Amino acid sequence: MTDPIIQTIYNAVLEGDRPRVQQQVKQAIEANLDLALVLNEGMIAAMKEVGDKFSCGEYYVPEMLISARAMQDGLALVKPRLMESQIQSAGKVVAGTVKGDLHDIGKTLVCMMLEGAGFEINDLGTDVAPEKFVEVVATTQPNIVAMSALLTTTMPNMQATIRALEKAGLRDKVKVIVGGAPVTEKFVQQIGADGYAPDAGRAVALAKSLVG
Ligand code: B1M
Repeated sequence: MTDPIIQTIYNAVLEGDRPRVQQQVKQAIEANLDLALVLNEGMIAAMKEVGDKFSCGEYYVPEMLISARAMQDGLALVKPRLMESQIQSAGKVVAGTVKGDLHDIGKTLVCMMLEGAGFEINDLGTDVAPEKFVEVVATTQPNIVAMSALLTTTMPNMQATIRALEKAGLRDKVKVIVGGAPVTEKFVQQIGADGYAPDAGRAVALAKSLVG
């Protein structure tokens, strides 16, 4: 049976109740609950239901936004706990949600987990144009470019970014990893990325394998 605190977090994210999310996440941390469960069964599962409710017309954009803000508050509280003390950098990552796409929760989670695993993160935020990725790769020389897309309509901008890196002569200097709900392994092969991960935990394993 799900822990009652996790169940309350789930309900609070679903209802977009920010104070309750904050209060319950603090309680979960104090009670030393498994943070992977808090994230997966509390927050991520609730966001999935928010999406399902949107699909069937029960929720509209404002409800999605309110739930997203509540989840972000919860993530901010969990973040310090996910950070391990790392002495040596595991590598540099430039991350962003691709052009036209404003979804940032999954990307933020991926960045948090990578940071916790010792990577230096340069998070460019959302709606990041291919030219912006190119500019930052040219000036900061990261090991990895990490792109997220949540919309089928913005997925092609991953390919546009890879092409822009090629055109700038930078493609062979970085590994490109991609993810987000609509992204598949097949798509990754089509666009010529170096790897795909279905969730934040596996994004860390992928990043480590590519720089190792
Ligand atoms: Co939007 N939205 N949304 N939305 N939204 C989805 C994605 C949707 C599936 C909902 C639905 O219809 N059921 C649908 C997309 C349909 C499609 O294209 N296939 C959709 C739509 C249609 C839209 C709008 C077009 C709605 C409209 O305006 N009519 C609009 C588009 C705006 C835009 O981007 N230009 C829109 C807007 C919004 C809000 C702004 C209201 C809000 C986002 C707020 C924010 O992010 N700050 C929002 C939300 C919250 C959602 C849902 C409900 C939740 C997304 C989320 O945060 N999930 C979403 C439904 C769903 O996903 N079921 C939906 C939690 C997060 C932890 O999961 O991001 O998948 P996720 O990340 C995962 C993995 O994918 C992976 O790791 C994470 C978990 O460990 N991952 C990576 C992600 N990036 C990775 C990168 C990697 C590796 C792994 O390597 C680099």
